[in-house]
Amino acid sequence: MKVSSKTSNDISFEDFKEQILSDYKIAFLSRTCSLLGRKEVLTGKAKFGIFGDGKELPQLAMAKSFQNGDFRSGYYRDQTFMMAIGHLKPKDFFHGLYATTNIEKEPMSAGRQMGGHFVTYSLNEDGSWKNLTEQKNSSSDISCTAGQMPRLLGLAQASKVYRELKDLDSSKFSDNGNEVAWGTIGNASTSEGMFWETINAAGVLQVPMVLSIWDDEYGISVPAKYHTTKEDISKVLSGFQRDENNPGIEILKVKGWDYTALMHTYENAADIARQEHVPVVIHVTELTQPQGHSTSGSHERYKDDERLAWERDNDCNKRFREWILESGIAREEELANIEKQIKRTVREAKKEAWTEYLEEHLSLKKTLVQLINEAANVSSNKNFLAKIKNDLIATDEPVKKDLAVAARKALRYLVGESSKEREDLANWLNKFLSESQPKFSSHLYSENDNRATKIKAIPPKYDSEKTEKVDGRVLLRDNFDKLFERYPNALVFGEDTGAIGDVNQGLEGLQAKYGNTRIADTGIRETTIVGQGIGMALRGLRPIAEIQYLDYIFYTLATLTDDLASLLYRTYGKQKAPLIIRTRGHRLEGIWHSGSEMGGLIHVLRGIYILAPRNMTQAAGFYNTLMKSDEPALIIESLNGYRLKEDKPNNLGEFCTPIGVVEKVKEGTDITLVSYGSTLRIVEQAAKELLEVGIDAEVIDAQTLLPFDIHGDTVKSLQKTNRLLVIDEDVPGGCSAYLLTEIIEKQGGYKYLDSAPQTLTAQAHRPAYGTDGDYFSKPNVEDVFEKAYAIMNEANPSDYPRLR
Ligand SMILES: Cc1ncc(C[n+]2csc(CCOP(=O)(O)OP(=O)(O)O)c2C)c(N)n1
Ligand SMILES: [Mg+2]
Repeated sequence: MKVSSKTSNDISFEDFKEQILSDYKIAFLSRTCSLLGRKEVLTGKAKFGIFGDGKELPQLAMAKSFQNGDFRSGYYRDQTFMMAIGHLKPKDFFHGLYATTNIEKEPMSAGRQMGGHFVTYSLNEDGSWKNLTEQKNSSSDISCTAGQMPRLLGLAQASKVYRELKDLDSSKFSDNGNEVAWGTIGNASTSEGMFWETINAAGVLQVPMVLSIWDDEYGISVPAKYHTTKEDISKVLSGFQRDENNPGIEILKVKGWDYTALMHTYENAADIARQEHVPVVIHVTELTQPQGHSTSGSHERYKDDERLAWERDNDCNKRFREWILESGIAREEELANIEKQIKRTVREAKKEAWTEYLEEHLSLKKTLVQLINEAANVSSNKNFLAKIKNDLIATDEPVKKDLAVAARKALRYLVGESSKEREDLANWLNKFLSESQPKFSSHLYSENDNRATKIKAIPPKYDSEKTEKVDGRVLLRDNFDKLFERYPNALVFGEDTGAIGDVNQGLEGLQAKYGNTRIADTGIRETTIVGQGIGMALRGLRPIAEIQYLDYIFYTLATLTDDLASLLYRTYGKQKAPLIIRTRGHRLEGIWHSGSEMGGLIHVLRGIYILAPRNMTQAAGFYNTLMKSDEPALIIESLNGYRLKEDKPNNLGEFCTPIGVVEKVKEGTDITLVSYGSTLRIVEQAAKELLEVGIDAEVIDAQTLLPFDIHGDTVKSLQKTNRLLVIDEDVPGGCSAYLLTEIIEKQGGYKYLDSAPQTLTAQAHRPAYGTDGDYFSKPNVEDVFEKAYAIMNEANPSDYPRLR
């Protein structure tokens, strides 16, 4: 038997035995963690548990073939794998269960994710890349079933790109594209669209991925017959099987309790993927779920006695143990000793983790009890405060919330009293809250020097004698040309992006110049286009994923919000994916070509910058800025701007539109009009017409919706005009309401207003088609004019008499 690729055939029995027992120890360790983990939830120490029991053995096989530089993109069952590659210790496992907020103790997410969601660190403290080829890598898990699939495609594709682009400096990311991306997914999750889209795209792209399907025949309580045609995923996938004449996918099937077969299968799979860059699917059957799906509920409710008995008999750890004994690799006592030792280790780890989790809270509690006590002694509400104090003393295992509640309630009883003791308590609470909040809220965006909002503005420059006027799309194309020249790791891909250089020819001719790896066409599959981008960005490339029209971004919204937008936050800044999503929208006609749905996007995509440039100069400047930063962003180009003439800057590729900065495009004194994107042009026209009736509007381009106006410049305009109208083509209460909150509440704009702040938006329905459909669905020049005029009329009817 060949145990690992590094094992020679003439391995000594002792070495062989040591390897087997080392695997057995990990399998048993992992199982013991699962069993004790469940108890921690049942006794109330942890809130929820989802464990890897029943899936241990195939994960050991996967870990054996997993090499430095490889990446995993998996799901919550993979604790055994993480232990086998040395990235999860029992104590970490318990800290994960308790949601300890200290990243040193809970290395997977500092308590931000539930247990069973794993990660390895790709970044140094300053946000720069580690050398990923020197370590085993796991992209950060998300809870959404099959949500790991789109990213898996990109992780695998990165190897292909690195193998093809020989001139790239890939030293931190790849050794000639030899890395395999390893996916894992549950059998039931293969019902999801993301699974099928990824499988098809992997077959088309021929990327080195090995996808394991852990098949326990259930998805929580629902058996295979409701999930999978023919109840056999590899059978249904067989049409993807490669043959002599057609590239495709290699599909392997193996039983999850068969140690030797697993080792062979994984070695074989790794060779095929690594050397040939062919995707492989391993359907691992006959797995079990000894403790049921999670700590919520028990599987006795939905598995019959026969199934439960079968699961007991075919538990992979049990069969592994029997095989070890039957093959004479070890004796019963030897295994019993190992097991005893491991049980002790895990119990100790659990105890230590709990002590560590509590110690910070206990020490805070001690101080707080003392402060409340001292304040009570000098207060007229002594008895009420004593009760709070005593309740707190009685809380043996306090969490931060208990401390905050006690301190905040105590302060209410001290209101109006002036004592040093009250001040001390208030100061303690303020410090406690300000130190605690970042533990839960930091790292939504980069906290390092190259965060996008720190990239300095560089204005576009123009030839003084004769500035060339070009179509917007030409300006954009020539700017992309500069970017691809400057950044050899930049690549763009999407529907019609390659050969014709996008539907609006903003990339015209660039495939011929830079090759079809860097300027590439894809299938029509928005979710995996973004997945390609996330995966490649996680491996040091600078992808630009193109979504043809903004209205089709909803197909990939799940991947954007669940994976990309939460990445930095959920990893506590330990992984980054600086992906740019390029799309076009605004001011079009019809239900699916209007490109207006900004409110929806800004709400679910916190963690991604959302930029809505009004023209291609601004758009190009945003691309230039983003390439200098390392954060993800969505850029919505103005669809009706590609054929409009713009002055061509002479510093293409260099000028930078700042992120989080508004631009005043017209000075004025009477009213502030705030808008963005194509609607801004309409507002500019309306402002000209308003001037004809003596209303001098100031026009502000929001430009970047997330984040909006980080310097608070809009409020300065209100200080002058004392009136505000926000205009966009989103639904009422959409992005305009967000902008209003930012200006009125966050910037304190209400203090300067003499008229009610207002919004002018599209109608509440999706936009109708045609010129008239547009006119009657979205704000037009007349609407803007009349709304601004009405505000002036209300303020000063003698100068601005009623229009109609
Ligand atoms: C998109 C989404 N839908 C539903 C859920 C709730 N959910 C969590 S796990 C699960 C079952 C998954 O079963 P399977 O893929 O077979 O994996 P297993 O747990 O059996 O290993 C469900 C429905 C989820 N997390 N995400
Ligand atoms: Mg399952």
